[in-house]
Amino acid sequence: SNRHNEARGALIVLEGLDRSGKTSQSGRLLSYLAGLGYPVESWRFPDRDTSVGQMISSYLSNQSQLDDHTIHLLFSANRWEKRSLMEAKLKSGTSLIVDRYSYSGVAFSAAKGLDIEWCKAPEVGLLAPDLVAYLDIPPEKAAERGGYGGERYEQLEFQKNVAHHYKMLSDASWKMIDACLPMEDVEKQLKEMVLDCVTSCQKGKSISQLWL
Ligand code: NYM
Repeated sequence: SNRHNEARGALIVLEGLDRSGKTSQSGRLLSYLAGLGYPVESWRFPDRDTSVGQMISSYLSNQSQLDDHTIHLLFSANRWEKRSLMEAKLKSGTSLIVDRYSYSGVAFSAAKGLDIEWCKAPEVGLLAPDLVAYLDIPPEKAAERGGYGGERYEQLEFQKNVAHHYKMLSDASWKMIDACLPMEDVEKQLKEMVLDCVTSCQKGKSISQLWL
């Protein structure tokens, strides 16, 4: 068979609090998979390059004010506007390493007091990740890491609330990684999970949708 030509890419999502190390690890995973010869791209949400993304960016930097529901739907719209490209990439065999996804969307908005089911609703029908790796760090430890950048949400009390909502969203399929370990140890664990995931997607695991 020509299974190899039909092999799809894997949708790999990294989640965690601000300053948990997601962005550094995405870069390392990108080089790792690319080095092994796999077609791979690194994505992130919010994608600040689109016009919706620019509205989000201006909100996060406190240059604009938006109602909590409104910004929630913009974050979701920012994922929807990338959905067809995401599907095309995966079907053509490119794996995607995505720094934040729908779980950030729900955890951050629910931490403000929005109803969790209301928060999940606009995510229904987006592509489901093949792997969710959660970089687990106590909020206090994350806050100590060179301080926050000063964007909205980057405050200890709020991050504690976000952590609580991430825990409520997580299920047995999530891979929890102790993000307090040295970067190299976190990297080693991630590489192993990611390679497993890419291999099982190549073998024909089908693409599913959020939210069960
Ligand atoms: N964030 C991110 C949300 O509130 N909802 C979402 O759907 C997403 C994807 O935006 N503090 C928040 C989490 C972060 C902030 O993310 C910007 P980053 O990874 O710092 O660019």
